[in-house]
Amino acid sequence: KFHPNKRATIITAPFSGGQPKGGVELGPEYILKAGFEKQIKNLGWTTTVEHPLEGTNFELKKSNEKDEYGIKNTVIVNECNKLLFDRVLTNANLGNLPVTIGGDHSIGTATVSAMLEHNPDTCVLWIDAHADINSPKITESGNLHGCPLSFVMGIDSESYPPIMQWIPQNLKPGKIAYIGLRDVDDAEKKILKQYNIPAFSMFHIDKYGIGKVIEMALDKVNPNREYPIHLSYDVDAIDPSFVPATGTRVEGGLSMREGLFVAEAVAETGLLGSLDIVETNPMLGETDAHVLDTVGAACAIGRCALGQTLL
Ligand code: 4U7
Ligand code: MN
Ligand code: MN
Ligand code: MN
Repeated sequence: KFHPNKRATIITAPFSGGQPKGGVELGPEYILKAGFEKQIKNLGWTTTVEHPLEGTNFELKKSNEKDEYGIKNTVIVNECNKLLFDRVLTNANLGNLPVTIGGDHSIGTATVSAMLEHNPDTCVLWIDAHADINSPKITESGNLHGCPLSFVMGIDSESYPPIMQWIPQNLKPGKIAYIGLRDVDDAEKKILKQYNIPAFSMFHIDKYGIGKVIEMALDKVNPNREYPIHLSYDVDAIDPSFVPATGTRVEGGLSMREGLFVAEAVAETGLLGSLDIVETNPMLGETDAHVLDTVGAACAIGRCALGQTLL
């Protein structure tokens, strides 16, 4: 068990610069207003909330232009990641479980690299419809929420802007597995093959069932169930019928129960080291129910990962 003292730090990341749509920066506010901190306290955790992006004005600096590196909003994404890296690492070193609430998934660069800096044995489960492993060299959209994993793995590092040289390239290909994939770019598929990264798509979930898939994913990255797990949970992994208020919806996703089971199964291992819950965009619900469903799902993912369903 990695967190017997049950201290969690909720780190808000109200940031949207990794993708063009507005509203995802409101995710943390909605999730906290829904009572997330109290819900975690009710599970027996001592909680603190930190707002490391307070006082920044990243949202005002957003643009939709690609820079000379073929990516958008490089400066603010990078500055945001520096602030988050510091808070995630500091909290992990204090023995607190960092729960980072986004915001878009570009913040995964900070959370993953900070947790590997904290403990190089950390393995990553990336729960997502997307692979988020584009590099500046291969990204077509230029949106950095589609790139966080390339940066922490150092893929195509000759194509990175110099301001990103601080990022520790500390994630090894054998230390990450995906669950929920169903919209992977062709160039990303090549990378997954080339680096032999275990990727469990919706096909595998239908074929084997979600329980077996989690076991297979953990067998790849954590065969003896001894290393801490960083769970990076993009809510778009869950089917848009349950989680509609998110920026890049893809049909044919996880059922609500499959989605929560993933978090519960990680909780059951006792190995959760850190958690991201990202891509909740309250402005993209067509109805109030859409927003409530999505925010509710984000909270439920957090509760399940922190042990709600363990009896
Ligand atoms: B998310 C995409 F092209 N791959 O790079 C890209 F399909 O954090 C989508 O998983 C990225 O939501 C989605 O823009 C990023 C696209
Ligand atoms: Mn730790
Ligand atoms: Mn996604
Ligand atoms: Mn993602």
